[in-house]
Amino acid sequence: MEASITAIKARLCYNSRGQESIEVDVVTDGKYMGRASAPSGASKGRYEAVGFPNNSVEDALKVFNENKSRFIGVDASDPKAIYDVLRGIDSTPNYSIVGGSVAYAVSMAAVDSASKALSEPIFRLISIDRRKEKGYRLPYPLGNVLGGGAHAGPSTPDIQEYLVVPIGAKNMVEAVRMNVRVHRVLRDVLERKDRYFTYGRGDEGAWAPRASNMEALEAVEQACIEAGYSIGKDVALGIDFASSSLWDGNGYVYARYGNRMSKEEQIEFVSNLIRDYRLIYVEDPLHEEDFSGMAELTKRFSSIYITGDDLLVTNVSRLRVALEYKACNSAILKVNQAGSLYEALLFAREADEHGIRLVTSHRSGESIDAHIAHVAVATGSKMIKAGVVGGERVAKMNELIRLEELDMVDGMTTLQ
Ligand code: 2PG
Ligand code: MG
Repeated sequence: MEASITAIKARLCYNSRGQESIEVDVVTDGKYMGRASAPSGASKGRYEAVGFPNNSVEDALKVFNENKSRFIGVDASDPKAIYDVLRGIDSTPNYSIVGGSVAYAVSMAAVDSASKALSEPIFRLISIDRRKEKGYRLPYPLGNVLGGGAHAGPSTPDIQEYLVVPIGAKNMVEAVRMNVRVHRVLRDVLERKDRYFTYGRGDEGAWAPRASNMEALEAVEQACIEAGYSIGKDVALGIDFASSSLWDGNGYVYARYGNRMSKEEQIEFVSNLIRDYRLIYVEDPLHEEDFSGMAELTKRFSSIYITGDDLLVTNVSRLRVALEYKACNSAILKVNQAGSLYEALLFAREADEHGIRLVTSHRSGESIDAHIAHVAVATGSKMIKAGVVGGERVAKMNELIRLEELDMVDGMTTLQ
C-alpha cells in the first residue's frame, strides 16, 4: 500500500522559544494533508545535523523550493524513499546544504500524511519491527522538573536537567499524573527555600530557581517525598549533565556554583551522586569526545542508564565508536540530530540490536507536534524525555495517553 505525494509546501514558522523554524505540509493522493515542524536544541552536539544552511530559514526555503518537485510521486509511507530524495538534494554528512530542519519536517510530514491516507497510526508505519501487528509498548515519561545550564538564566544550576521517572506507574495516565504532581509539589518546596522565587521556568517548562547544583537535587528529592512517593519504588531520579556545555577543553567548569573539575573529579562527582541519590539515569555525564570516561562510568554502574546524547547525536558512526568503547548502555534518540526519520530509525535499529536501550527525546525548542510519541513506540524506546508542563510538552504526553487506548498497544513497557 502506497501513499503517493501530490503536493508539498514549506513555510517559516516559530518554535516554543520564539525562534524561527520551518514547517512542511505534505499532501498524498490529492487529499490527505500531513504537517510537521522542526524542533531545535540549545545545547547541541558538535556532530549533529545543522538546523539551517548559514543559520538562515530563508536559505533553507530557497533550496527546498528549488527541489520540491522531486518529492512528487514518492511514497510518503516509506521513510527510505523520502531519505533518498533528500540525499539527492544534500549528501553532506550534516545536511549543510538544505538543513536538518527541512529533512526533519519533510520526513515527519510525509508519514503524518501517509498515516491518514492508509488509516494506520504513524508508529506502525515506521516500526523498526515492521512485521509487528500487536504488542507495542509505551515508554516511561522521563520528566524534566528543574533545570539550569543552557536552558535557563545565570543564577540557576550549572546542571541542565533534573529528571524524574515514575517507575511505579501502571499506565500512562498515572505516569503523567505522577510527573505533574512532583513538578507541582516542587514549586512549593522551592518557594519555601526562597521566598523571592518567581515561579520562573526554563525552556522546557522545568522550574528555574536560584539554587546551587546540590540544593536543586535536594529540592527534587524532597518534592518526591512530599508528593508521597517512595524513591526507588514509585519514582526514581535522573540527571542530564549536558556536560559538553561545561567542558572548556581542559576541565568541567561549574561557573555558577562550584569549582572546576578534572575528568577524574567529574567521574567521582557523578559516581557519588548516583550512589547518594540512587539515580537510575545519567545523560552526557562526560563531554561528547570522552568515550573512555563514559566507558568507566558504564562499567561502574551497569545496572542504571548511562546515556549518550551529544556523545552519539543519533548517528550510526558515533554509535559504532561508542559500542567499541562500551561507552554507554543507553542512547538518546532525537530525529532532528540525524536529520531524516529514516536515518534516525537506522540508528534505533542498530542500537537495539546491540542491547543499547533507547530514550526518545524532544528538543528544548519544540513544536506542538506529537510525532515523537510515535517514534518512541515504533522504536521500543524504554523512556521518552518530553517535559512535564507547557503546551508543546504535554502534546507528546497526551498523544501517548491516546495511544494507550489502541488494541495493538499492550501498555507500559518495563524499565530494566
Ligand atoms: C538535551 C536536550 C533536550 P537541547 O540536552 O537532552 O532536553 O536539550 O534540545 O537544548 O539540546
Ligand atoms: Mg541531553
